[in-house]
Amino acid sequence: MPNQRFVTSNPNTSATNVSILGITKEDFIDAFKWYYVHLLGREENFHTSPFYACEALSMSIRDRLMERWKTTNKTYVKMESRQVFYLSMEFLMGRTLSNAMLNLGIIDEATQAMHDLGIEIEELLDREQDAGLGNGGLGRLAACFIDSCATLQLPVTGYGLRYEYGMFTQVIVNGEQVEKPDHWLRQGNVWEIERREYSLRIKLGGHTEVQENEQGEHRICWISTQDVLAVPFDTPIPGFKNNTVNTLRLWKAVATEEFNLDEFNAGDYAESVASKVKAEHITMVLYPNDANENGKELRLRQQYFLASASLQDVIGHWTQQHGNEFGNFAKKSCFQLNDTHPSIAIAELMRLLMDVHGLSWAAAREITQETMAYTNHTLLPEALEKWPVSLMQRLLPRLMEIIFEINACFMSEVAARWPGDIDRLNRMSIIEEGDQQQVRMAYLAIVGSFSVNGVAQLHSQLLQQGLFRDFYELWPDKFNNKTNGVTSRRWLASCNPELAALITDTIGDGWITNLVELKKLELFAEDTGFRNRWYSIKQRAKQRFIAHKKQQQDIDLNPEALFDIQVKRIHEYKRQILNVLHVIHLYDCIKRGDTLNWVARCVLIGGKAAPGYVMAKKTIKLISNVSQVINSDPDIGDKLGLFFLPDYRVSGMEMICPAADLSEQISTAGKEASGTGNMKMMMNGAITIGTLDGANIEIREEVGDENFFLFGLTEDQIEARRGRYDPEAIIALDDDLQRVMQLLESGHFNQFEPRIFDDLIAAIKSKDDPWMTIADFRSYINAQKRVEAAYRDKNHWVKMSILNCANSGKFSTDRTINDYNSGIWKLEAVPVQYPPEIYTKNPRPS
Ligand code: B0W
Repeated sequence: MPNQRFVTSNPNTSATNVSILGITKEDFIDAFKWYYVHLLGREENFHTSPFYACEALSMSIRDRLMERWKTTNKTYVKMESRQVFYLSMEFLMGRTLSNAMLNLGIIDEATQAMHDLGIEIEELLDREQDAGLGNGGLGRLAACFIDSCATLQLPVTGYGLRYEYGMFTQVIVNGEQVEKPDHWLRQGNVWEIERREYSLRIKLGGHTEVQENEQGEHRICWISTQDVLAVPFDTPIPGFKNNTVNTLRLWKAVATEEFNLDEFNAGDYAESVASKVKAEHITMVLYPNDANENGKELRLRQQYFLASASLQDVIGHWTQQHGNEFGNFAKKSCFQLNDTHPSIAIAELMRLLMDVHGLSWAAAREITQETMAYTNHTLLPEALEKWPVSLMQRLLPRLMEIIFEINACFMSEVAARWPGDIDRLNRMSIIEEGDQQQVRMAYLAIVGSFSVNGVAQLHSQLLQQGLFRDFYELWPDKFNNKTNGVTSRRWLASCNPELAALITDTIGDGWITNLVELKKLELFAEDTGFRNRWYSIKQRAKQRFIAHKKQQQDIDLNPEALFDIQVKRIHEYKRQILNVLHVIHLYDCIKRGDTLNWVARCVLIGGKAAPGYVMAKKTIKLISNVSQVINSDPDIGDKLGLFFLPDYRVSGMEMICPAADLSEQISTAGKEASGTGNMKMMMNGAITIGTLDGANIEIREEVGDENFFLFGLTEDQIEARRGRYDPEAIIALDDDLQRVMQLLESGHFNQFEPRIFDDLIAAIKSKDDPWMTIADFRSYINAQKRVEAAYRDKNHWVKMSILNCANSGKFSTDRTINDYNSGIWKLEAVPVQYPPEIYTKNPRPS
């Protein structure tokens, strides 16, 4: 049955199977029926409504988390554990149900229970909406991190925003991206629990005043503000087969009562409703910009809303236990800032400690400095956040005062270290001078934190030598690297259960929590029987993907073809265009009859473009047009296919990565901070074709040069070329490239849409092309030829595939989180104990 993803014990057995948590199939049947019939109020014909069946199954599973969740919280409080708070504007969680089943160790029981009720669990799992509360890598990293923290039993809470609308749904109309709103909460979300009782008040606007209290002390007050309520919604984050259930707390903006009443009483009803809408706008929509221009006021409101709510929450818990005594606060708390997006937290923590809790500037500064840690995710200048001082003064007047003060202290430190170096003062100032003064958020984050890290070796090195060089000279010890990872639970165990079962049969299941154990697979890379099983599993994954695409898009993919995958946000630096140039070259070869030893190839490209990013949207259009010409040409047949995969998202990747043969990681060297899709595909046995960029470098180090297709200029070479880069000269000397450009420029792919690709073509032909696509063309084509040679030798390819998986152990977020913990967080693992009866107790009334 090609569409069956889960491998379970025989579903027809009626024997009572007890999961490791002591839950039986019968327990599930009971629970499921109770929810379906009593709570959801449906008739007992379960298979007629997969949506409600999915709800009922989710509720039955959520039940099993509740006691563990509460006990985990109580344990942290009782043990007075040091805790980490991961502040992120994005948590790209994807689906929850199958991950929860995996981590609770109850896939078999739940699958069999559904089977007995006449339901295929696969069908239910496909009903679940993705929680698309993120753009791409940065948001998915946050989601992988919290999975690993729970598995490692670390007291880590994720804090983020509960966007009403997540990442837009992408539809393709006439080859172009059209964005549709993603109202993911429309049908409710069984995984979240609203905790209105913990709502907090967030200030915005107003002005500051010095006031004297009863003790005659002067305090700065931030008054006449327009407040908004932050209401928390909690999602349980279960560890893998342990008793830990951590929390992801997402804030929703709700208007305060007086927000409405003030204007209502003044007789302006319409205005009062308008203010309510404005307040609640804050968490309405996720900004869909991945590493793009930003600077919108609403975005700053969102950032401050997240920072203030989360800090007030943490401080509120603290004062409940310790009153106004903050002596140990820094010993017990650490905030990890996921990029600069939440970095206003630095000024906000100072404000809360001084203005609300009465600490001195020096005490507040010390606590802040000892608790804040900052992760940088990009070197691209357009993604580095700056906020106009005037905007901050209007929206966050007290925060702006504090930032000025932090900067004044910092500037005197720099002046003391480098007397008279005015240039350096200007370069390093948190406030950028110019037509309009701006706050450089990255500098605020560096100055305010005790740790600054990049996300892959090369990226961290480039931060130190380039972007943050002055700061590295001042505080070398602050800077460190934490190479990214992905969670092996979702990205291998759950998304590729057949491969996972083969691995477990071969080397045991220790790899699920200790991914370096995959290394043991190396011993089997030469074993013919093992290779054959590996190959069959990869083929079945391809078949499943093909069936899915047939159903979804009515396209036919060739299962014998090399599956060549590039899925990620569309961005010039990621160079999807280079991929297209290669496809056009292959097309040209076929048309010319140059097909000796041809390797059939199916190129799949997926990803969203930021709605305002013209070049990225044009790239999608180009892919669509080229795809149309190639796929409808009878000369091409099964030899080559190019397909754009619409609406790429987390659940999409869970389908694609088991089917991937070749993983395209072809960014301009020095531009992709890390990449994490590369890790997911490697883990599932795909081989990377890539530049020496981001985590590719470490992937290649792990798997060895012979199992990686390297091409392209290095970061040094790219930088050295700038100023003397001449793409036209390169084209003139390369016949293949000339033909490719000729096809493009002749309008072959846009016969009825004249000139639409002119700007794309001009960009890659420009001497100033920052991404130097043309410079890497020849070496990319040659690397692709090596790919074909390797793929022709099936046995050899399978071996490379096994070795890629076997050497992916480093790229587990368990390793990444252990690195964060030993280098930055310094948490102790906190095992959570339960009385055994809670394992089996049925939490529902019977
Ligand atoms: C994401 C969002 C925004 C925004 O909304 O303004 C700005 C920048 C980003 C972003 N995303 N910056 N870097 C990333 C990606 O982060 C992952 C995880 O570390 C890396 O693997 C990618 O290389 C990086 O591009």
